[in-house]
Amino acid sequence: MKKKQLPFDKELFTRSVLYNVKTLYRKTMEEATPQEIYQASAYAIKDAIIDHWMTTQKAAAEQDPKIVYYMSMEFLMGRAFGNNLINLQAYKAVKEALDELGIDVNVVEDQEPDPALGNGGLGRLAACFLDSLATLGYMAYGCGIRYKYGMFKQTIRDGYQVEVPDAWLENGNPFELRRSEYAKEVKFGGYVNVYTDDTGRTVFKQEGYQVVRAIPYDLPILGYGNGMVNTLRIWDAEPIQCFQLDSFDKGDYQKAVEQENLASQLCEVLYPNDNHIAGKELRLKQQYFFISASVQTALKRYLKDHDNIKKFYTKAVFQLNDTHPTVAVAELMRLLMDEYYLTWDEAWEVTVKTCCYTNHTIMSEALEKWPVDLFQRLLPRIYQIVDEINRRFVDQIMRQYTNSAGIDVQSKIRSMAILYDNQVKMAHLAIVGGHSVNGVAQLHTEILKKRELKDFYEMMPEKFNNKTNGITQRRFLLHANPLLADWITAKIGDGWITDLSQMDKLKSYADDKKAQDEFMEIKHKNKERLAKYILEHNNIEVDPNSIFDVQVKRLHEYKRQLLNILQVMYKYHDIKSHPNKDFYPKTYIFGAKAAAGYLTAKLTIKLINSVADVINKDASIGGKIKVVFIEDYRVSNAELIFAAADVSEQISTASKEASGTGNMKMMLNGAVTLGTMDGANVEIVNEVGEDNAFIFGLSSQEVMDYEKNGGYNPMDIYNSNPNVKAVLNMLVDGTFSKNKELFRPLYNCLLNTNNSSKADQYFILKDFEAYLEAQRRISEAYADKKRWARMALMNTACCGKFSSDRTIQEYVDEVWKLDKVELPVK
Ligand code: 26W
Repeated sequence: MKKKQLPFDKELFTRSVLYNVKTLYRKTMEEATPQEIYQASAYAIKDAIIDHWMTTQKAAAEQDPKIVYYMSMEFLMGRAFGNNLINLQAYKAVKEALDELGIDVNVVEDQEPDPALGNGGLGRLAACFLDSLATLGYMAYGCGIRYKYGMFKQTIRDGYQVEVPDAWLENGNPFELRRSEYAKEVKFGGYVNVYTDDTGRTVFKQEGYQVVRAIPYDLPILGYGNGMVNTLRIWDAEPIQCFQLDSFDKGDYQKAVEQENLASQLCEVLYPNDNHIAGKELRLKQQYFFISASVQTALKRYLKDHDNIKKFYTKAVFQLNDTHPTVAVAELMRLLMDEYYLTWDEAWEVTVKTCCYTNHTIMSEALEKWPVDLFQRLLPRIYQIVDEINRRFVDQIMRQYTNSAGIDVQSKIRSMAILYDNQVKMAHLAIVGGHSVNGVAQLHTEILKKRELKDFYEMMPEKFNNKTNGITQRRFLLHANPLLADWITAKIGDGWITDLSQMDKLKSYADDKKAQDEFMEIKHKNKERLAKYILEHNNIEVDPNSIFDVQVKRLHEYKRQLLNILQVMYKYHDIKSHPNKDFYPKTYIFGAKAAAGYLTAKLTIKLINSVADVINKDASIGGKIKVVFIEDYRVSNAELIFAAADVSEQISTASKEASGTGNMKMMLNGAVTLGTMDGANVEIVNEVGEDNAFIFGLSSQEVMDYEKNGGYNPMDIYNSNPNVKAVLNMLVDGTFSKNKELFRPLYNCLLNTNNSSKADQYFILKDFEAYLEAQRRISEAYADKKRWARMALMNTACCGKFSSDRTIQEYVDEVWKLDKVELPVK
């Protein structure tokens, strides 16, 4: 039986493109630039989307489903054009239509800037979740900020990262709708005037504040093949009105200018820090800005068709993507009490039943804390509410633990209070103010329960749950790797597109010689595609027959790109000293942005590029190693890279990577994991089997034990392991830079001789030997073509668990309790 396809009118699309080119640019197709053709095509696609969008809204209005509001400072969407076509099931039709016009669909796709409104894992996860929510038929709003400048563009000059602003909106965004009719006001600063009104009610009135207008822009989020279109609503700030020059006294003028400045700064730029707080006032303003606007919207939407505000939580749930949106707890309380007149207890019940919090990191430098004086000055009414939440919570701790044998109440308060040491602890507010707290992989959730959030877990175990992350196979296989997608569909049908567990049907091909050959032939073609990209962008020739060993992710010490490049340096040294030793050629591919102020990370990028320079030019090693640093790693080139990876490097210090999602994207595309037992790697190995992954290094327990006992002394390893000594010396002997001192800071990070407790905090030297050994095992396995093909195929076959569809279904069943929207089948 032929499956139903969404209808798509190819001729209409073609006519629409021609018409758009004419009316937007007064040009014919022959005269139009690729960018203009992209715009014209995108508007034509948007026309097709709009009908589905309206149908979805109508169905929702009739069925009144519960809605999830996914609140996030970051949505790393990547390009929309190709993805929308995939989910409309119109990719092939549009490709043909453009072909007939003499235009290559890939060229058109390449015209779209990559919307990079996110840093890394957390932002991309939000994007995958929106895709899955729409595909599964659940009503969802993404709530975020329309940054004028997204994640900076990375250029590499002389081996160093140089940041360039990302003006992604320069040519406008054809997919967005500006909805000024839904604008909201957001107030900052001033003071709270408390008085009793005529009815005897206590009123909390914010006065002397600055106000900005929040303007929503809606982006369509398409489900796959089901006609569902959800909304990503991102907010821009505008000044409330132009001040009038005839009627101001000095004070007003000053204030008007300040308001204008505030509005123009608020949504300027995404903070490019990943896993590290900058503690900047503007960041807190951004948080409150989009949260206040979003919470106001959610309440208003509910009250349009319902009158009992006390039942708000039956129709809405807020998922807080890490602590960044946590001010939502207090903002919801404020609106329920001050605008809708609920009592504290009534408002609190609604708030707790509405809010849920996901933790995405245990890195202590990422835990958000705000100085009380800043918080209070910026958000006076919100501060009062947080203060009262804290007072009641501390009371509860005292009631529960006073007179409990062996429990020190003061230490409980110290570790759990929301306000402590003149700080507002956002994670504590999120846990207390909601009914669900989750980690993003089994190991991560266990570490939260046993260590980071132990006291909370003991006090309220029922709130804690795990939701192992996932990724969307629509973008990262169907769109990114069409050759493999078609091959899989030919073997097992296309059910995997919306049910990734069906991939396990591929297991029966694992030992099939023909299937193995086909699978590896596709990998080879994808490696050629990436080699072409690398030649064009890096001017480096790489051999698709070599092993493509890939580490792409944000640059962070805990992710240990330094371990990887030290290993490359060691291998280089080894090959030079033993030119006749057998060595399977490898291409080491890196891609990573460093936070702009993170010096160690930036120096690591320079090191990778310096090593690449020396090795790639050294003819004496006969091309056995190549090193490539891909500039400006982002969603669009990630799609090419994942499809071409043989080895997926997931080598974080055990216990530090909450989950990882790049590991899943590479597994999906048939790469074999080289990793530590960290984050979701644990579950990946569990699914694919130890024989089909390369695991090495300290366990999370061992790492945590060392940390408890003040670390370890890397000098012992340096002195006893000649491999380590040789490679560390290469950092400071001029092998990779004329200036011998250039990489000294990295050397010192590893071997701080003055203070061994501050040395090698990420256990790079401790894991070095085991890592070398794992790399050696990889070369050996790869040399056996049949064995490798089986491993690679098994990775794709066993990735079913790691679809974000599975993750979302778990959130729906266990936390959100949403209803499916039924759409009229066309
Ligand atoms: C306040 C600065 C800041 C910015 C971003 C702190 C923390 C973050 C994020 C929580 C960091 C992040 O992206 N974490 C990643 O989240 C992914 C999705 O759950 C996980 O797969 C990664 O392991 C985790 O590092």
